[in-house]
Amino acid sequence: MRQITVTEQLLIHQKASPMATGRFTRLLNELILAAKIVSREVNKAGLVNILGLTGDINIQGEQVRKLDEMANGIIIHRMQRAGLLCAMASEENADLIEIPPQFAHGDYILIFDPLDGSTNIDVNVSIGTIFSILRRTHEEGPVSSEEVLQKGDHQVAAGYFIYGSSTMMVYTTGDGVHGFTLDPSVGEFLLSHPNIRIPEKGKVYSVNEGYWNYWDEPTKKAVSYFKSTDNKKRKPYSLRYIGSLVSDFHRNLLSGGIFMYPKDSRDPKKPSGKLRLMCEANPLAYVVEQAGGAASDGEKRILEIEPYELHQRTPLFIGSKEDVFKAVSFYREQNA
Ligand code: AHM
Ligand code: MG
Repeated sequence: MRQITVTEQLLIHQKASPMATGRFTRLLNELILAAKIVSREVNKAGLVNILGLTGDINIQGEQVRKLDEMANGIIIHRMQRAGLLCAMASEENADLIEIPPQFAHGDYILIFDPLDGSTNIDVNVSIGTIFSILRRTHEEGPVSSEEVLQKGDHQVAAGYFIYGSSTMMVYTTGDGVHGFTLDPSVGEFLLSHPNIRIPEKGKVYSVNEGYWNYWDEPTKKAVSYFKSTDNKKRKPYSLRYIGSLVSDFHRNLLSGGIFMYPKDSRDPKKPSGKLRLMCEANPLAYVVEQAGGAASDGEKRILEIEPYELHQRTPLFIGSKEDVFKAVSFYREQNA
């Protein structure tokens, strides 16, 4: 059977929308090209000298890996020239990334994590690029941070590329979730997972249980619930934790389950956990909701959180609806 390419699918959607100008399709196509280049670099990582650390510390206080820096550079270089963006924000850059005046400007804002799960790079575990696309709220002038700090509910598109045993792109524009697999022989993403639906309830929980002693009571109760057997009427969930958000999320999206990165008391400077709202939680929350799942910070929908700063962190409970609601119920109980 002939499979359609991601570009063909984008064009079908564009034609179905009479107001479409083609700019959004071009934007995603540019991003896809950037991701193909990142994928190529990731694939040859063991062969050339791009593993290891650069010696720098990023805005998150984390050591920068060479491949992180390379992926960030590739995406910024291509997307600055696309003529479709008015600004970008990356997990690796402290401030908004402006579009230099010599390049054309557009209405869209791209927020991204260039290489999520980068601590796994050196040991050949799947990693990914996460993206979120917003439309600016003012018509012209320099982009203000207020224009970038929009709730996740305002995303125009979101998704991720996963560099695994094969490279995949999974995205939504608010019309379901579609997965494409890169066919390296032709260099095209082909539709392999149309209209992905996450099971209502899964059999897997994913969390870094090594932090147990730093958790609050609701988190301990939630994790204990997923491990418990309920007098043998209910089987315990299996624990699967890769430590690479895109990979853990992708597995649960296809097979069901819950991923949790709760707040913990390890570092008083990071009271809300490790994951970032704008470039990690929001895009994955949009994808999971479009696939029939749920995402919460323990109290409210991720997509309803009002951001107050670009690099703000949030607890994250994301995956199959029943499992996320179950985890959140322990926080509700405490706050009742
Ligand atoms: P990164 O974006 O710097 O790679 O950090 C985020 C990653 C996620 O991919 C993953 O879920 C998490 O960090 C793992 O953290 P931990 O090692 O604390 O479990
Ligand atoms: Mg990340």
